[in-house]
Amino acid sequence: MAVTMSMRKMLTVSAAMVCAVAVASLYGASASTETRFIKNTIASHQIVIFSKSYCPYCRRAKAVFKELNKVPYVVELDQREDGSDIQDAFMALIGRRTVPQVFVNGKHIGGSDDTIEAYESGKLSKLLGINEEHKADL
Ligand SMILES: N[C@@H](CCC(=O)N[C@@H](CS)C(=O)NCC(=O)O)C(=O)O
Repeated sequence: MAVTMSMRKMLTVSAAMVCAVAVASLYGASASTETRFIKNTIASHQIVIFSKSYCPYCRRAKAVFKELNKVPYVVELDQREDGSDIQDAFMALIGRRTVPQVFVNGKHIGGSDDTIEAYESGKLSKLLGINEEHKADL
């Protein structure tokens, strides 16, 4: 069967499409499911705490937002099967796998100590648009 000009064109276009898909899967879709979960969660909520339900440092971070009358979106990693994988994704993203990890307006605040510091310095209130009058000892 003779290969016509239009068949040759079709083959070229198909080959180009296969290459494009291969390149996209190598680069565009390279983020892990856990990384995408972290990014989507942070983008969908004003305040996010990646926490463990029994962790005293997490309790301290939660107390900061209670003091500010704000309700954070909390992901309890010890209550999820993919909790450890999410911690690994944090290691790749921010170089830490400890909890809590706190995010406000998509910005990484840090762990418990960082969150307390941001509260005490007024940085947290500023980020949340709160006019604070007093600060509790946490
Ligand atoms: N200095 C850190 C301490 C955080 C920390 O040590 N968290 C413990 C849990 S209470 C942790 O992540 N341990 C390792 C793990 O649970 O995988 C902070 O202020 O956030």
